[in-house]
Amino acid sequence: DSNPIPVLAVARLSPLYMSQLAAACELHVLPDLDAAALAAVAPRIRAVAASGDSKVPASLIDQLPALQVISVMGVGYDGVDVAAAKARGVVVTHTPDVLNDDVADLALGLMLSTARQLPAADRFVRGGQWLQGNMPLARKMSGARLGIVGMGRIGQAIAQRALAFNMTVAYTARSAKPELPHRYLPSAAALAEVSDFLVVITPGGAGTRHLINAEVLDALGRSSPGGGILVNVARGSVVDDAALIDALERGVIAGAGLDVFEDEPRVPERLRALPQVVLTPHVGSATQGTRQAMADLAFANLQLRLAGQPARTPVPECR
Ligand code: 8YV
Repeated sequence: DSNPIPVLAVARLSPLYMSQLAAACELHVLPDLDAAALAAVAPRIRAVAASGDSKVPASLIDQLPALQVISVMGVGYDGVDVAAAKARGVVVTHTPDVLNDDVADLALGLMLSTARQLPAADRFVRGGQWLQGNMPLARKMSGARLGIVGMGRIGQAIAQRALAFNMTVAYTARSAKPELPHRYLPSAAALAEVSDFLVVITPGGAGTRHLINAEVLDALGRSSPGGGILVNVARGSVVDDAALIDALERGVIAGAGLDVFEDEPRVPERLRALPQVVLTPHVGSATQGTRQAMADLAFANLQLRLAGQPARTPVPECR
């Protein structure tokens, strides 16, 4: 059969992924389709392409009777209704591991940027304030206590880097990992209490929604004089943004480095107004080589499944 396979991209995805899909498949892009156009093509769609932050709800899966695979370009897939897909025999795939280094690098970058106030220092020089005197003193990162919320592959890559800064590493996760040399704490609050830096790198979704709440932020505030620093490179949903803004405005914690937000790309004005906060636009995996590797893996997963072969990296629930 030489007819290209109909594929639905649920958003305007990375061009690195879209270009491969467009070359090999009959590519339909959901935001370009009205209801009638979607209804016309839906019965033939055999694959859905998505990104880590896409929504693929049961209501969409139900409209696609010939669907075989949902291939996410991203490690996170909290926007996909995996149970609905599984119930239909649809395999969900994602792109783990190829982005571990980049996300861990960004986590360390946000820790340093927040502790040493690098964006503020840059503004200080550009704005000519140096001529009037020196900046307020910053916080030391080397030797400090790091708490990691979620000790999967990326969490472990962050821990490895932190050891080079002579940091002590502790973590919380659903269960202790006895093979790791780091101290396990049973809750985010217990971990925050003993952390100068609390880094969030747990999957998103209902199970972790607002895991970092006022109680955890209060504990982080008690951890060190002036409070600890929060870094989030996971999902915006894991942190209660209202509680975070409150903790920052009241000086409960010292600062935050944030790559993800509850309602991104909308970032609350009150958060953007705070000088002790460093903000990046969800760029944890956004380097050229890594995004290419993610696109290649997502495309390979989609093609393998459509060819009747096992996908390379199905999500754990579909293994
Ligand atoms: C991007 C991500 O959102 O991998 C993830 O889970 O959050 C990201 O890398 C996106 O999926 C890139 O296409």
